[in-house]
Amino acid sequence: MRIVALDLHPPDAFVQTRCHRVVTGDISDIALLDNLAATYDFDAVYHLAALLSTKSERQPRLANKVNVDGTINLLEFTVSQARQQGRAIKFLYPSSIAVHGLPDLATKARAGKVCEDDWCEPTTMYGINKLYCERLGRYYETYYRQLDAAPTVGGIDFRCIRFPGLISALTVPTGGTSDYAPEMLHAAASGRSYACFVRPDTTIPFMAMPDAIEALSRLEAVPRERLSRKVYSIGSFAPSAAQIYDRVKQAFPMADVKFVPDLKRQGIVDSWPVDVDDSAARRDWGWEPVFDFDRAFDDYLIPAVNKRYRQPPGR
Ligand code: AKB
Repeated sequence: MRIVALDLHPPDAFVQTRCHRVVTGDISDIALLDNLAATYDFDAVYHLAALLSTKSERQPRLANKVNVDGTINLLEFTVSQARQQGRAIKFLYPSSIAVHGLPDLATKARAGKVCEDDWCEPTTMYGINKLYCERLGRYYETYYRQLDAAPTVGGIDFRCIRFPGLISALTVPTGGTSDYAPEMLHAAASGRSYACFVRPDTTIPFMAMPDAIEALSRLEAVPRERLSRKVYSIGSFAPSAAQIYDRVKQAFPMADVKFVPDLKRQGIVDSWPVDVDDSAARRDWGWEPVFDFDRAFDDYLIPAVNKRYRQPPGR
């Protein structure tokens, strides 16, 4: 497999060694996308670029430009690839639990694990952008230019995963609202104090990054006829912020973490479900996370952040 990577900044040296070519640029640059389309035949497009929820709330017009216009640019790019190659091209789209919007905490508690079609009433620009782009994917696959004499249907094989908050040992996210979990961990591991911006009882689903990567490549590999949906929710574990704090303190007893809720960001997280029902993904393409809460911390996050910040375990 040969990967052509496009990002605003060049990736680190290790990632570069895994890529056939690294292009520094912007998904808003249509000339750049046209040039790539003319140079290569792509089997699949992974569209991972987005402004996350907190940043999108602060800059809604920019969010729309990156999250929506950027997606349309890549969908058009994929249509042109499909025409060039005379076959359907896969389009992998990471969406988010942010497409759900629950009106209050009592409803959130009652709703429990939400299914894909439940509570699709996002309260954030980011959630609205993601939900709209899921629908654009369906449009481009099934109804694109439906009035044309010879409509271009079947050009895109759109496959989407709604991710929970992701926790990576290697990168600290910026601009998200689920960021309190990775921020708490990375601050503790690197000896910095941290003010957690949500209440201890705050609960949403999370996932360890290796499971998220595996999920995308597994969904890409599955034959189309096994997929009963275009959009799948997946989950791994759904700890409260207090449980994350306890786990971080267990690994880093000297960690200086306080809860200082920011009521506005809290409101966003409170509108997201406590967990997701991922039975469709389990049934259709065998989704199963490797990392539950304990394994994520014991076998992946703690050893890797210790290595990253060069702390002996249990500092
Ligand atoms: C965010 O916090 O905006 C993202 C997400 C939940 O999609 N991590």
